[in-house]
Amino acid sequence: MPRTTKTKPPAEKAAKPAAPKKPRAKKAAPRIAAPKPVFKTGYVALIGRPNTGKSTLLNALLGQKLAIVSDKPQTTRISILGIKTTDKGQTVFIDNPGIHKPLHTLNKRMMNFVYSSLETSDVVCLLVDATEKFGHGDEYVLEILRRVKTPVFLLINKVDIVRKDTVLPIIGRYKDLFPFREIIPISALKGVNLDLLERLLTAALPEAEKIYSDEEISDQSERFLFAEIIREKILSKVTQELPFVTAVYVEAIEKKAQADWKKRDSPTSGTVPLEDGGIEFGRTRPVTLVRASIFVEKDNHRKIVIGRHGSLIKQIGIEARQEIVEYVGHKVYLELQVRVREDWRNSEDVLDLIEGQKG
Ligand SMILES: Nc1nc2c(ncn2[C@@H]2O[C@H](COP(=O)(O)OP(=O)(O)O)[C@@H](O)[C@H]2O)c(=O)[nH]1
Ligand SMILES: [Mg+2]
Repeated sequence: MPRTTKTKPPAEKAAKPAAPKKPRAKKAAPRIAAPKPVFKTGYVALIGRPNTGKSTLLNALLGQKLAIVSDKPQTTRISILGIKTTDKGQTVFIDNPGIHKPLHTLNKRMMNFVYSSLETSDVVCLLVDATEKFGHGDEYVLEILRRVKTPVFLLINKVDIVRKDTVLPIIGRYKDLFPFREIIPISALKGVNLDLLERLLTAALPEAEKIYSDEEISDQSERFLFAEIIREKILSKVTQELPFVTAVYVEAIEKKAQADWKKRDSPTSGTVPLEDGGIEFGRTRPVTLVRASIFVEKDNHRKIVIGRHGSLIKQIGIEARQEIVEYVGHKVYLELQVRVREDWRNSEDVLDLIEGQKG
């Protein structure tokens, strides 16, 4: 995957204190060791209620799409790492499911990701939506945060779509409720104040060597990414309970080389005459086959996802395929099947299967 940040490894070793040396005949000129540049490394948990823009922020900070985004709540179900390495430090962002009261096993597992990221992190970023009124859900989030000792930054997101004079009262309210280390109005979508956020985060992280190599930018597999891309396209097209009851499982990814017959002007045999009179077989090009199942809970869900005469599933397939092509950079065949798995949200087996795709 292309990296957006050019990285430089930190100085290999700390300057050692001068070892006692034998007295020399001639006095050597005093040597001053250059101070070792400070390198900051740590985990930053992005948390908040559903739809506050956590995944949008992760993508903006990493400069590429790692996490899927939708206007439906509970889009993110599993924590995803976004690793950003610069010459000043390595910040490992943890995108999380939104904080909500869990009703199904799925949601309990989603909340476990949130709790474990709060334990892992060196700094917590709480995202709140500037367009939403403060409510019980926000109190619930603050309750959870009162149990952690980690410094918490408050990020008031979506300031691109609110009047300036609405932000100050939000700051005032939150200031009285919790001892935030920093309060920063941002727009994850438009990139407002993200430089400032990153600077303040790096400053708050501990001095430490990097945890991940310069090349690593996420912890998710290609398989999981493809499943998420397909789910994102479904989410963009369905309403009501459908987003909650849909899961995607990538059964297989096969990479093959396919003969590129059509591109050559060889009508019958698929061979191309060479200048010296010989023939060669058509060039081969890589092609990726992706076979995926879409799980829903009831037969009427299945009908909705398929659509009239298969129109919806076709559109989902077209859009998902396009995005997978952009990712792999060559031809993709995508096969989608919609399967009914009753109550899969309470089935540990199905949940294991879906989570298992990530690593
Ligand atoms: N206007 C605006 N919309 C945003 C911003 N950040 C996120 N969104 C939108 O809010 C919705 C939820 O975003 P998402 O990142 O999926 O939220 P998450 O559930 O917290 O991960 C999507 O429709 C985003 O496009 C922002 O800074 N400004
Ligand atoms: Mg999300």
